[in-house]
Amino acid sequence: MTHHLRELCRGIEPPSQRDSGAKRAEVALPGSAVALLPDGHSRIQSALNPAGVEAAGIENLFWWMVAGTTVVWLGVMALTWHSVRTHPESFNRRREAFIIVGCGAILPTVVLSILLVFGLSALPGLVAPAPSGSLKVVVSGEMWWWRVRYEPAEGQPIILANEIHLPVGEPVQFLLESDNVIHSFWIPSLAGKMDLIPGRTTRLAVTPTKTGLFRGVCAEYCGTSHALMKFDVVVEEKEEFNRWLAHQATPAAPPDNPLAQRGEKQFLANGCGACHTVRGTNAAGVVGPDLTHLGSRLSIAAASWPNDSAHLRRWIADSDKIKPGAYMPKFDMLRSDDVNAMAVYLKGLK
Ligand code: HEC
Ligand SMILES: [Cu+2]
Repeated sequence: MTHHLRELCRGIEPPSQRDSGAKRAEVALPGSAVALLPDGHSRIQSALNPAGVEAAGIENLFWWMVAGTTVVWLGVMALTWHSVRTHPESFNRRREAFIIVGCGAILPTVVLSILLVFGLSALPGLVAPAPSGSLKVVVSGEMWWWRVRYEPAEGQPIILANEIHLPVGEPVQFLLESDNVIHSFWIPSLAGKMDLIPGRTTRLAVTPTKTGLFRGVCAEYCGTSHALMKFDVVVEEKEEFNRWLAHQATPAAPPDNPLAQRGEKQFLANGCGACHTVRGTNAAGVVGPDLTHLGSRLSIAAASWPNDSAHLRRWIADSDKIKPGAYMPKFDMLRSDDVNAMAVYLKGLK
């Protein structure tokens, strides 16, 4: 057991941290505003520092709730103070009944009713669809990663994974699906949570108001590596976004150096293409994430690890140690220079 745990921990500790001695663990506590990957990019993750119209509505509601519950709390504290201070001889039945009914029943009823009406009135805005003609992004929850499909008004759908780019200032319509278990799609800085439910399509409209790098998470326990089911959200200017999307739609460029060429051969020879698609090659599998432009992504394995060749090597050879239960077999039987060539090839898929 201890041996197994030690093995697991060794797998979890990224080599770059060991090598440089820089201990920078990922911060993923619910209250934390910023999550750090060892790649140095910080992902903002705070529902109290909104960067989207929907998240701002939720923040507003939160502060009204805080104010309302503070009023009720002060009422109860005043009652407590009064009951401790009142001398039995000065007890006045009518006055006490008035205080108990006032602070104990009328005040909470009035305050909570106001909050209820206020909360319910905020609801339609949070579940309203984006205006028709808005950019459509279909996200499917997998165990434990995100399949992403952009459906632009013109042209073919574009299939991607684990990283979502959004143009700032524009409403986007997310359509959420799952064909396995229930997941929950949550970008705390941009909007509320929405479940991905097998057999249904749920909707979430998101209108980002600030550019930046944000962190998205699965917010519903969905199995072994639920805690490692995250994604990167990049909100950028419209032109930059359009350039990005146009590039993602293109097939992969053929590798331009001998090592990467060897990596491509190994990739195709070792059955990776049974589960992964690299558009422009024979690899057309759909079990795992699309890898056509993997090299352009910020992280790998659903935002669990920085995207560099060291982590790619470890992922290929030891996927299960990096992400317990991952539905990708580990390829530890391959020669390490072949694994290295594949990592170089994949990193080159910009
Ligand atoms: C049986 C199916 C299967 C095979 C075969 C397979 N993979 Fe995977 N792969 C997956 C799945 C599933 C994931 C997603 C795992 C996760 O994040 O939970 C994945 C993830 C990845 C990722 C990370 C992608 C991302 O978006 O972060 C890379 C890189 C990768 N695989 C490379 C390879 C290479 C190289 C091979 C061949 C040596 C290979 N895979 C073979 C199923 C497979
Ligand atoms: Cu999940």
